[in-house]
Amino acid sequence: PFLQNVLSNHQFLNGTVDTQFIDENQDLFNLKPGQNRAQKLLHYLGHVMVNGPTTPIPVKVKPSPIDPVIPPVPLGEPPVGFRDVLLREGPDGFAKAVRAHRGLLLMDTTFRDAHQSLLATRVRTHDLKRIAPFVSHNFSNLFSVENWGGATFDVAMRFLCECPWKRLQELRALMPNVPFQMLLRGANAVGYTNYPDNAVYKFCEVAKENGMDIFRVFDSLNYLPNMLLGMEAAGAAGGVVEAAISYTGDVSDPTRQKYTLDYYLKLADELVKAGTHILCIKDMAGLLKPDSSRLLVCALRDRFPDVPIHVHTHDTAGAGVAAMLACAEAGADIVDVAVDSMAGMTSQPSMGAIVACTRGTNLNTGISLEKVFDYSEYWEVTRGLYAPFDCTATMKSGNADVYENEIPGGQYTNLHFQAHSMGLGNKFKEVKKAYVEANKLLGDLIKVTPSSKIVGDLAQFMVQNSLSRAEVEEKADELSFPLSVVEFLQGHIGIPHGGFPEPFRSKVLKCLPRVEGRPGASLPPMDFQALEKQLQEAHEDEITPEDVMSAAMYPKVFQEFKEFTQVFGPVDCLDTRIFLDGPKIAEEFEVELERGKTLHIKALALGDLNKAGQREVFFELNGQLRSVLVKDTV
Ligand code: 3PY
Ligand code: ZN
Repeated sequence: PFLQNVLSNHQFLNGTVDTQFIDENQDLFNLKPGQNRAQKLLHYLGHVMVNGPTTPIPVKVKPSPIDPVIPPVPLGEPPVGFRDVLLREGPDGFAKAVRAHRGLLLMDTTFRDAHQSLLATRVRTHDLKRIAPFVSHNFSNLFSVENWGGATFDVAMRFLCECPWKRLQELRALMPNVPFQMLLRGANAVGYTNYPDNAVYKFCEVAKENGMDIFRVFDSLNYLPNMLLGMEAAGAAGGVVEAAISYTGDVSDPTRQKYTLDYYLKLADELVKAGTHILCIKDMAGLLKPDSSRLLVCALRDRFPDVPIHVHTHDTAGAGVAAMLACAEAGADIVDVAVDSMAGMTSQPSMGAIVACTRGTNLNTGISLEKVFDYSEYWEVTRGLYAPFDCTATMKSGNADVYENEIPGGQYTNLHFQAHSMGLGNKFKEVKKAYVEANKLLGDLIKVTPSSKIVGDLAQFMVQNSLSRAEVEEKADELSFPLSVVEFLQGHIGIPHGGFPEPFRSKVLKCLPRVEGRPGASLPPMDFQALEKQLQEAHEDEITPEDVMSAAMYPKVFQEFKEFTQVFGPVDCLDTRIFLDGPKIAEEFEVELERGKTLHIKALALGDLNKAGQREVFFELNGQLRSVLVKDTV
C-alpha cells in the first residue's frame, strides 16, 4: 500500500520530487507479498463490518453464534487404515483387499457431496480441518473420505476465497490413513466443459501428487470415449480408478426402455475391460429403490465377481437407507453415506442409520455408533455456521417426486432455492414439470453435471417463456435457446445414448457446426509453460504447479481469487462466522495464520462516514491500535 500510494502520488508522477534515492535502490520494490497479512485481514474485516460479506449470501439468516466443539482425539498416530493398504499394495492390491473385506465398507461424503447438496458447497477448509484428526482416529476403517472434486474446486476459489489445493494438502497431513476420493467429471475434469486431453492428464497428476487417492470418473452422458479419457488420466497418475456409471430411469420398470439393465451391463463390460479398479453406480438423483438396487447389483456381482462394487445415491425421496441396504445385501462392497446431521434430503443417506442397521449382521461396518454421534454433533453445530446457505431455510423435506423428475440432488436443492428466492415458491412444481418435459425434448438424457444443467436451463427457458414441449418442438427453428442447449446439440459435451433428438437438433442448429466424436480430441493441447509464464507476469506471488492447474480449469475465477487475496490476505484462516459476518464491536478473537503465529484481534469501533464516503474501522491487533479506511458501498 505504501508503494502504491507513492506511485499514484501526483507530485511523484510529475517528477517534482527528487526520486534519485528510489532510482538508485531498486530493491525497495522487492516487497514480499504476505508480509502485511495482518493488515490485509483487518482490511477484510473492516470491509465486512462496513459493507457486509464479500461472498454472496442467499438468505438473510445469520450464521449461528454457537461455536462447534471439537471432540477429543487421542494422542499419537491414527490407526492403520485402507490407505496404508493402498500405499503398500498399489491400486490393484487395494482393490483386491477391498473385495476380500468381510462386512460393508462406507465412503463418507460429509466433506464433499453432503455439503454440495445441502449447503451450496460452502463448507470451508477451516471447519474440515478441525474435525479431520477425529475422523482419522475414529473412522480408520472407512473405505474413503470424499473430500474433493465436483463443485468444490471452483466454489473454493469463487466464493470461499481459498485455494482448493491447500485444502487437499492440509487434509492429507491430518488424515494420513484414510484414502481420499474425488469426483472427476471425466473429460470435464472439475469444470463444466471439455478440456484438452493434456489438461485432464496433468490435473490428475497434480491431484495425485497432492494426496488424492481414488478418482471416481464419470461422464454426464455416460459417453464412453469421455469416460475412458478420464480413467486413463487417473490411472496414468497412479490413482485408483473408480469408473462410475451414472444411473437414471428404473431398471425394475419394464416400461422404461431406454436405460435398461442390459444397457448398464454393457457399459459396465466396457469399463471393466478398460481396467477400472472399482466399479461405481452413481445414482446422482437417488432413483435406486430396493427392488432396482437388487436387480442391478446382483447382475453386476454375478458378471464381475472380482471387481469391487461401490454405490452412490442421494436420499431425496427418503428411501436411501433402504436402497443402500438392498445394494449391500445384493453384494455391493461399498456404499456412500454422510454423517447423520449432514445426511438425508438431497444429501446421502445417514451413516448412523447404516451403521446401526448392519450391526450384528454379516454386513457389520466395524464403525462405532458412539463415535458417529460425536462426529454428528460436531457437524450439527458447524452446519449452523452455514445457515445462510442451508437448503432447510426453504426446503423442509425430501420428495418422492424425484422418481419422476430425476433431478440430481445438488440441482434439486438449487432449483428449489432459486424458485423460492424469486418469490416463486409455488412455481417449483412447474419448474420440475418443465424439467421432465425438457428432458424428453432432449431425448431422455442421463442427467448429471453438466448435462443436468442443460436440461435445467431448457426447463427454465420453457417456464419463463410459457412454452410447452409441443410448442418448443414446433418453433424450434425460431426460438433463441440458452447457449448451453445449443452447444449440447452441437456435440460439445459428447454424444448421448441413442443419439441426438431429431428433427429437434437440426431445427435448432440449422447450419451451425457440429463436433464429431469426442469433443476433447479436437482441442489443441494446453501450453502449461506459457500459462505459467503468463501467471508469473500477472501476479506478485510465487506461482505453483497447482496454481497453473487452477488457472487452466478456471482462468477468470483464479485471477479474481488471486486479486482478492492480494488485497484481503489469507481469509481462509478466519473462523467461519467471522469470515461470513465479521466481528461484533468489542469482540475479541484469534486468527492462526500458521503454526505458532497467532493474531489477537479486537474490533473496537466503526467511524462515521467521511466526505470521501469512507469509514474508519478501529481494531486492536496484538495489543496495538490499528485502523483501516473502508469505502462504504451500502
Ligand atoms: C458433480 O459433478 O459435482 C456432482 O456431484 C455430480 O453428481
Ligand atoms: Zn452425488
